[in-house]
Amino acid sequence: GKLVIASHNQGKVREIRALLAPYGIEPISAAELNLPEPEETGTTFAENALIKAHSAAKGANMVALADDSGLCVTSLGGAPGVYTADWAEEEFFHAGKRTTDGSRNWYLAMGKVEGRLAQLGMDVDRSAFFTCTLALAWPDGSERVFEGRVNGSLTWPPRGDKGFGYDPVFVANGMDKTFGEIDPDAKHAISHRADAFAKFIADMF
Ligand code: ITT
Repeated sequence: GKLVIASHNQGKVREIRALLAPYGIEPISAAELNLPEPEETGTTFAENALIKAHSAAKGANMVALADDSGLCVTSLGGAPGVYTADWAEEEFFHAGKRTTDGSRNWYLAMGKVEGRLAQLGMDVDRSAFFTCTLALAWPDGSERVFEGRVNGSLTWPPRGDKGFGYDPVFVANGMDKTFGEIDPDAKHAISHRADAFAKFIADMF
């Protein structure tokens, strides 16, 4: 049957398509189906991934795959974590209240992380990890969850424009290039998303 990718993030959708291609799965995206974006009201990656997967499975009447992911910085107590996308939302003030227009500025978000690390001093622990939680949901309400992770550290200033999101400041352990400087295949060999996908594929096939 057909699979819908319950994501409106083009960078993610591109990576998920590449990770599914070897298995002959050609998914359709939630954006292509004009599915609404549900509000991510969960407090964990799994809760948010399941909200997105169930919403798309019901909306499309197809099996849906959602990805909730984020950057967790050790010295910031795991922040931005589930709020990784929120940290990139541009802030505006309207009638004295903070609002957001939903547009994202990754440079601003990476700078926010770096600014907080800088406040902690020169020799602050710069270790961080990316985490990816995949949720699969069926129109009948059944569900599965798979988690992946990649450990690394943060660098500044940002380098490379090959990935998306926080890739230009993340260097995986054992590498010297950022995720923004390496080709998609190199990222897929070690990424949090590929790790979660390996578990998903092992379970499904
Ligand atoms: P959907 O919910 O529509 O899938 P989103 O961008 O809102 O898209 P998340 O709520 O999961 O997705 O936010 C996760 C953020 O973490 C995402 O916007 C990226 O900035 C960042 N992120 C996740 N995976 C990443 C990766 O492989 N490289 C760089 N940044 C990543």
